[in-house]
Amino acid sequence: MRETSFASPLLATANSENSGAEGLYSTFTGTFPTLTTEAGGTASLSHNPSPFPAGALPGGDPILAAPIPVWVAHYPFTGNSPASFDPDPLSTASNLSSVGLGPLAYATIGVPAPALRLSAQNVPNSFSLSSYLSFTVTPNPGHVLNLNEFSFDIARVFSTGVYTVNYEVRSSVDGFAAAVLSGTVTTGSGVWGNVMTTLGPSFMNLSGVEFRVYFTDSNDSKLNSILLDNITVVGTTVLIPEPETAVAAVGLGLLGMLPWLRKHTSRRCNTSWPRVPSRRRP
Ligand SMILES: [Ca+2]
Repeated sequence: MRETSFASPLLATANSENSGAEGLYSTFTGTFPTLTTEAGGTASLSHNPSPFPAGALPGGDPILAAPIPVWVAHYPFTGNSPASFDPDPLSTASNLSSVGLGPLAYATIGVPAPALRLSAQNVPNSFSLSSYLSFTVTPNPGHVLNLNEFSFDIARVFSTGVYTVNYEVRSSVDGFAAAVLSGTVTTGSGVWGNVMTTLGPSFMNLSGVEFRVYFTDSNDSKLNSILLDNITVVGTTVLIPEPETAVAAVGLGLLGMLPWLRKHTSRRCNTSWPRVPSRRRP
């Protein structure tokens, strides 16, 4: 049994018994983002004896597939909790925390209830770099984050007069310098709106990220507050490509490597692979 590990989640391992027949390698379809090499520089490549499309392999082998974006951070405040309820096992999102916005409190309405509640008393009336909600997302060792979207639901609650609410999202990608998402809440009291932005190329290949959501409002009335729900980051957590295989992939193109692999795997890996005795002519 030979095993090949691909350093990308685009392709999980596919194993089968080696027959020693070079022709089997030509049955691969699809692309191989990276390929591990054994000590001494000999490349190994396992195979499935039948061509496989991008879909489920017989026998439940992992498959070629594009990584599907998931919630890598998701704060629905279920049970009045500041924890992330995300499904990504390859990264960890911290609890949401308040810096300069008073203790976290919760409202009995939401999308669905409950929601996070920030009292107007604790929200600054002009922009302050020291008043924000914060959370981090950290990939597991050997992984990086590729982030696609940031979104949340927001409402303002006010009883009298004018209550203006502004929000602004920044990240550690640029040292919290620029807003990736900002706006003013225009919905009526207690009416929810959803805001979302796509995250650009600077949010690819991250070893970790912190998001901060800043708020300003127009007064400090006890009757006014900002409500937040379902703060969510969508992305994928993927393996870091190994340097030598990344170089090989860039330099040669992996499909272009297949003839080389056929040649070298058959000649150089036969110390551990069962060799088929050559037939002797009578
Ligand atoms: Ca205020």
